[in-house]
Amino acid sequence: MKKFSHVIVRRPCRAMVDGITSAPELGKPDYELALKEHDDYIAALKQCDVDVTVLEADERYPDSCFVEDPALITRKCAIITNPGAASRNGEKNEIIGAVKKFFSDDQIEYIQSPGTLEGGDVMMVGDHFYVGRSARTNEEGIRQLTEILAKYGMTCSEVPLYKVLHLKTGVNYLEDNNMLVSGEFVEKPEFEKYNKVVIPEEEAYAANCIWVNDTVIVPAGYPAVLKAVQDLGYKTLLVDTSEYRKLDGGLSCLSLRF
Ligand code: CIR
Repeated sequence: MKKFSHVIVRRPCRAMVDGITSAPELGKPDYELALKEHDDYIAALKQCDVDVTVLEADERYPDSCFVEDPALITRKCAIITNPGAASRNGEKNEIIGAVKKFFSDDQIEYIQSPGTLEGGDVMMVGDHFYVGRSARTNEEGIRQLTEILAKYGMTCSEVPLYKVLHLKTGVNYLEDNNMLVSGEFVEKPEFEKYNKVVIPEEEAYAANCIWVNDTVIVPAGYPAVLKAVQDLGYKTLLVDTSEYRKLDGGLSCLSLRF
């Protein structure tokens, strides 16, 4: 099934080595290696029958390669978010230009302060959106998102989260009713109706896989997750995201897919 035609990514900037991290013990990212991994990511996406818009690196925002957070793109509208991380908030102004190439002004909505929202907290399942209430996404942000989605005939429900950065750090929908779940999301009642694939704790990082037109891109180095995804019948592609992991980032965070 072809669902996505377009992908937007942003090249990592040199300042990424000073990006936000909850795991400084993993060390700082190696910028050259991060660039190579980004090249590989783009190449993998191109194999999934999408066109890829590559935005220039933006040195003002160390975390700006994680384009998933300043925007949320749905089938019917684009929403410019209001990132809850202060050092990332300005990224919302820099993603608008790229979004405008695909959406008219009347299809672009905005989350306004005091509401905060980051795209990594939003998981799309058809026309329903699960939104994580996190340190980055607040109650008012979720209220505004719910209102915007309702205007376009789409629905939203809140998922509290306590341990991970973003909702999609720990749970990702692969289409066909299949959902990868790890840690605090394994037992959540709202995900009972899905075919849950429970990710072992030692491979929890790889719960963040992305489905792109029937191919699932899986982070390299997580054999149990790779096998589980292949057992579901998907074609898989591997991309090493080691340098992004050092900044709590994964495969979904690095692109907007629509
Ligand atoms: C941050 O803390 O905002 C970045 N270092 C990582 C963002 C990852 N994005 C995502 O999960 N959607």
